[in-house]
Amino acid sequence: MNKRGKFNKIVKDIKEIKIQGARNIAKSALKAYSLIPTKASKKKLLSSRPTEPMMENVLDMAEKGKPLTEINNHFTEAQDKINKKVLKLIKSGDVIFTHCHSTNVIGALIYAKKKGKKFEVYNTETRPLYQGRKTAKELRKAGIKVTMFVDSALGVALSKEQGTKKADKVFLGADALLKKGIINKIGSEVIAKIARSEKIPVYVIADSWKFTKSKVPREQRKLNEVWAKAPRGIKMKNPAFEFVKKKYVTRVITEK
Ligand code: RUB
Repeated sequence: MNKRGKFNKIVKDIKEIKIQGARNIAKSALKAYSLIPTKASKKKLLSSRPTEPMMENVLDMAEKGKPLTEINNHFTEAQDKINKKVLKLIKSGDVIFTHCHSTNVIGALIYAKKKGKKFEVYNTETRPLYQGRKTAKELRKAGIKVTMFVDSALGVALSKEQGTKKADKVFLGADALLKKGIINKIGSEVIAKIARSEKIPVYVIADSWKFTKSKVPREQRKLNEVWAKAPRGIKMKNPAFEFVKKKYVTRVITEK
């Protein structure tokens, strides 16, 4: 495949969520940009997922001439620092609730498991694209006990209901870190609100390169992800992300 073909394939995979999550998107966008480093390709990449400031930050750095290896090394170095901080947070016997699929969260959980921490994870399947299944598979593969809930059962997972243990902590990833809060997968705000009413701390685990001062558009995705071949006349909405106000977040854990 030539450079253009490779570039288009990355854009397509980002659009179709075959490549998903802020960090994976940023890394792949960087790879695509390095194949065709033009303003037009930057624009095309940015429009592939509108709610991704980390991709924008990374492409800005590349455009200004920061070496690719330096940018790529950052991702690993930041994760290592985050892992060490998260390790201190996890107590023996904890039930940790997470949502969607975040490499920053999963990386920290797998590190904690390797360091001998005993905990289990509750996660949501994350309709309509089921990124939660990916999370459950990766955690299971790492030997972590994981229980997946349908999204609408998140109230059960966060409280002592119907035979479940109450979650002790919520770990959310982030697509954007803002002054007044964070943006993450749709459902994150309701999770944070229930956690607050149940007095469960909410930790946002995210690389600081997700921070932006710019206004971040909220991505609306195709309706056929929700209901393919839906009968005519039914109005649907498929918002992909939502804003979680700072007051619902106990702490944002970055590498800094
Ligand atoms: C993924 C999602 C993740 C953040 C953080 O949404 O909301 O929590 O992107 O991910 P989508 P990471 O599947 O729609 O991209 O920690 O991997 O950067």
